[in-house]
Amino acid sequence: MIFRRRGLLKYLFLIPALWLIAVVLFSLRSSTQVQPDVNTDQGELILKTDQNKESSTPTLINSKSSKDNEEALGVHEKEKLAKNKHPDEDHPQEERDKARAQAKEMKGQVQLMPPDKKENLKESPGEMGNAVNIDKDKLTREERVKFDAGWKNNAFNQYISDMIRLRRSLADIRDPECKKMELHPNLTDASVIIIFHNEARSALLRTVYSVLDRSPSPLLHEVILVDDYSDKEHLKLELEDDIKDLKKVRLLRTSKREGLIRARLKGAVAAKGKVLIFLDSHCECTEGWLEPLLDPIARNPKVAVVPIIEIIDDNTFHLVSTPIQNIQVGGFDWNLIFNWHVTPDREMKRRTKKTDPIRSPTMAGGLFAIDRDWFDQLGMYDPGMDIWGGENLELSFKVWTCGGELLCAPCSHIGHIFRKRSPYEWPKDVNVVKKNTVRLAEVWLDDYKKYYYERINNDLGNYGDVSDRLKIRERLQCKPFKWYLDNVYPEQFIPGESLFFGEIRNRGNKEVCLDSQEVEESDKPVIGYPCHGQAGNQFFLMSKINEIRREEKCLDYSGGEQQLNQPNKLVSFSCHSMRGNQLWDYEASS
Ligand SMILES: [Mn+2]
Repeated sequence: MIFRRRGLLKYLFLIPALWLIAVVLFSLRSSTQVQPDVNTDQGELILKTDQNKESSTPTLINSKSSKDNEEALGVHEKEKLAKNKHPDEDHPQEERDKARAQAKEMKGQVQLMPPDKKENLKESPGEMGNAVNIDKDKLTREERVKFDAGWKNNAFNQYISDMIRLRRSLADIRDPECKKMELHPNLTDASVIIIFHNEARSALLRTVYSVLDRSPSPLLHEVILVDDYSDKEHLKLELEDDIKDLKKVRLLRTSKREGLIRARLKGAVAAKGKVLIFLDSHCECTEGWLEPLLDPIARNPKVAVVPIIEIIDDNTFHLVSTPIQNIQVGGFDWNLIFNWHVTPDREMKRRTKKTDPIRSPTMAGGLFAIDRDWFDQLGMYDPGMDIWGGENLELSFKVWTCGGELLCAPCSHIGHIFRKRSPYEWPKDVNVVKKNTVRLAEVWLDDYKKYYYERINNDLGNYGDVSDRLKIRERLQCKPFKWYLDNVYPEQFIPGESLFFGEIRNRGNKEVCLDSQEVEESDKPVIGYPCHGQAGNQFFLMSKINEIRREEKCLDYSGGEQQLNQPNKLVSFSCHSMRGNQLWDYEASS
């Protein structure tokens, strides 16, 4: 009995091996439908199919992972195989030799799954950019641990990201007008630079594949990945293996943690394309994303172009699309923090077509295209800036004041996972963003820098030497910051035109100040809080139309004046300059 069982077991172990051989032969034999093509013009390893792009799902599985293969097979297939005497039998010797040679060339990579049929695609999670919802409670304990770790490590739902194909399909979310757009006849090629630090494998590779799959080959020179000193195992040799057959993809690594700014510089210096395109490592480019970014640069090399940044939901990976009329442009407040606002009427009127690029005072910074030579002339990024923060405004200000334009291309849509926190460790001893921001204020803001300095209590800290950056401004004869405010961003509130500024202390208890809590959240009650003397959330301005402002938010209250004595009635609300409940008086005697 025991012997018989063992014999049976041995036979069962043979099945996966036989299946593998059958699969190798299947994939090679049906080369008219499925041709492993590692030398395509696009350079990426694609199992090309005759079917259209969306219906092909090349899934490469290394032959050594036979356990996975076994698991991927249904019981039914196993049975069918067991019945075959020898899977090779109906192939002529000549064909078998050829297959073996080809298999050797493929370094043991075989295609396990046949190309997806349309109906399979619908079953694959997240196709067409749809949301993936799973019930965490229904997962096994082991899976739940994975689920939680995914959130913890990435600040997005990595578990879902891993479920979605690396090359998932996306809906074509462009406005119909975009497809009829007349492109400049001489678009030049681009280097796409993606820097990452401990990014999830699925998010990073999906970014790369979305670029490779949705860019016309002649317009994509290369994809440069810059690893900013990741320590996760999947980004070491495994990543090199993941991309080794993607001919246009290069991987650079920094030798210490450099931060976004210097890592991007490293990529920019190595890039060979005429245009540089910077992307985050958790993006998905949609159909037609590239040409509208290149078109304005072909017409005028002194422009920087940003796409419409679409939200990929951090939980469900749903890609949400923005209609052209809802496009927002970039601004900033006097903490020198980027913010979004509605495209001004004057700009809507200036444009003649829906597809015309929209002028934007600033850019968010993660995703943009710029001519390589011009980026070079502009002194690229300030290498004295650390990690992240302020670099986007620096670039925005110099693009505009040094003779260029910053444009948003309404036909280019790129999905981006917006996270609610940064999952990475930051240096604890220095305030990185402040150092960067002081550098940018010193170089570009002229007298207007005082508004920022008031907000940091004139405590500039050690921001290093900016003389090289000032030389760039001089060499390019860039216009003064006042020109920028008058011409590019006339909507900006200028604190110098305000009547008073500072803390607002309680008349009865002088230790208590008015505190607006977080400025990002609208409608939050303004509270009494111990005065901290650090300005920030306790810094207010009285504008010449008698608003009490903090950046774009004004002190406001709902209901009648008698409500004001009740708790939580005083809120900060978007300034509307209509006076009403945002009108205040200042009594000099108090
Ligand atoms: Mn990002």
